[in-house]
Amino acid sequence: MKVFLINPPHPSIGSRIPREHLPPLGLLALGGPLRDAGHEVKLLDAEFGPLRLEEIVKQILDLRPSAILLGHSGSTSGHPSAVRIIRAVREVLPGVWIIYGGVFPTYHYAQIMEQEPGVDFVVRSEGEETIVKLIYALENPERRLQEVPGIVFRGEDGKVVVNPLAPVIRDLDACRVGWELIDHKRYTYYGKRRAVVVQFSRGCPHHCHYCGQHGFWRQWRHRDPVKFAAEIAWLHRELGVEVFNLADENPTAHREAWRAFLEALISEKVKVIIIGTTRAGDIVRDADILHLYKRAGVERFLLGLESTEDATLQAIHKGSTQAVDREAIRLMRQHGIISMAAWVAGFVQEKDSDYWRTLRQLLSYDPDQIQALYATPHSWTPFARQEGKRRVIQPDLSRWDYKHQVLAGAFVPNWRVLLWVKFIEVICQARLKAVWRLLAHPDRRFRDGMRWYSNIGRRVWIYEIWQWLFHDRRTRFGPTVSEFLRGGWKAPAWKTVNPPGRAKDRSYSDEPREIVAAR
Ligand code: B12
Ligand code: SF4
Repeated sequence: MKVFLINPPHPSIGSRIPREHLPPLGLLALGGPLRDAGHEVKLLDAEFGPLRLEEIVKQILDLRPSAILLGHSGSTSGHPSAVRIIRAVREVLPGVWIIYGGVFPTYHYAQIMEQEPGVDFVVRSEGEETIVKLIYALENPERRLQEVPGIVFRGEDGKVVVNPLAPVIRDLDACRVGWELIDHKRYTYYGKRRAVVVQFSRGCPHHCHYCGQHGFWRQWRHRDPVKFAAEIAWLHRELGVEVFNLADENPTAHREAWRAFLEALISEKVKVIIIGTTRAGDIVRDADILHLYKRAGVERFLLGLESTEDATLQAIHKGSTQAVDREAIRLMRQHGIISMAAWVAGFVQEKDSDYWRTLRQLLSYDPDQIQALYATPHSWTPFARQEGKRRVIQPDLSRWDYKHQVLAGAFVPNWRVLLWVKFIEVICQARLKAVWRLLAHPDRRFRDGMRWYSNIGRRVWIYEIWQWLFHDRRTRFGPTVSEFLRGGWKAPAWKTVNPPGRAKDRSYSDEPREIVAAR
């Protein structure tokens, strides 16, 4: 079958500001097995440009595929963009199979099947095995769709059929990534270096109450450390890839497996850069092997600190403490690994004094870089259930990207939250120690990493304020979290139309924004 994989363009700041793109690993992971099963597979990465809707449709019409597969790594906030493509394609190609997968569709299949008649199938959870079975079933009608685990579709009577989930994939090494589907020269990151996203493990053994990734992958598993290192070395030698962005939720979860990977990569003798996200506790646990991290090429880890208060860390089930977080940053510095501290506003109802204390604590932690985010309640998390009655102030799903405040605060108005967040960011990034590391750190690669981030950070900082002032719409009397997550993003009862004279979001506003501007 002729299959077209489509990576929809994403409106998030993180996608638009850096003029660099990473390959969409989720789609490539489907492409490998599909090609091996004998299908003709092509990928359209609409992030480049970003491509406008008409251009995407044109490319689809040119190829005339039998099946279109859409998915997005910025899953929730990418949904409106995916939907625009689905609707447009359905109009011009009524007979094409449209298959939608990823994190958001996995949990919101009921609303999607109801709201988007253009979607034929939603694939739940990991897709490699399911998609091959589904395409086979579509080509061989004697194979009943009811027998394909992991899919949601409409039966002959029009009723939605939800098949049981497919078993988790045990042997991750058996799933080949379709690297041949992309032109590697186009994908760069971390300062115009050729880059890819790779995944050592899936899932996470922890249960932070705002995160659903452990539930999405269901079981923590990892690839064979030696084979994984060999694939990295192959990508470096054969395709010139320098930067490897780990897609893992938590690559270091299993000390021995991670150590085996580091040793295998060191023995491959390739000069690569590894960046990713991990837990502070794992860094502290690995104090005696951090030199292996560095030798293998680990250049930067984002540490999801989330909060600098022990009580909040406990409330969100983070399983970390101030002392551990602080120590992890110190150890990373000792080993020349850039520490990026991610802090999240809104897990508790902060007051002005809480923001001030956070700033002082973050300064005392002394991370090299900081990323400030906003608490975002995904329906599949305990956090969303806990905050079910809280008001949503941002009913535009495309803004649910952790970089926009979506929940109303009880004590501090939205404009002041923004000021605090921007103030914390600028003070942390502009303090003398951080500037010194940026300009004069003895390790050139460390300096490069700092410079890359601060160049992007500066532009994002200004862009976010600009967006807040002139583009983003918020509502004062929005739905509750539970109303919104039941599909309320589609037909809000709180709707008012774009205020006249307001500029629209440049490339993504095919439809009018139905949100009131309120500050
Ligand atoms: C790498 C990454 C990025 C890269 C994306 C590069 C790229 N081109 O894809 C960068 C750094 C640019 C990025 C940006 C963002 N990201 Co990001 N990112 C990740 C990360 C770490 C890995 C994604 C990945 O490759 N996973 C591995 C692949 C194999 O899994 P997958 O994509 O889910 O695909 C599998 C299944 O979902 C399914 N599937 C997926 N699509 C489809 C489609 C079909 C048809 C089918 C059948 C199946 C299917 O099958 C695949 C194979 O099993 C994840 C966390 C994670 N571990 O997944 C966060 C994550 C996806 N990102 C997230 C977010 C919020 C963002 C941003 C919005 C952040 C921001 N404010 O800028 C932006 C969005 C912009 C964008 N372009 O995606 C969230 C999404 C939350 C949610 N569920 O809504 C995640 C889950 C992080 C988190 N823990 O919250 N991100
Ligand atoms: S936030 Fe990180 S550590 Fe916590 S459950 Fe999610 S992936 Fe695991």
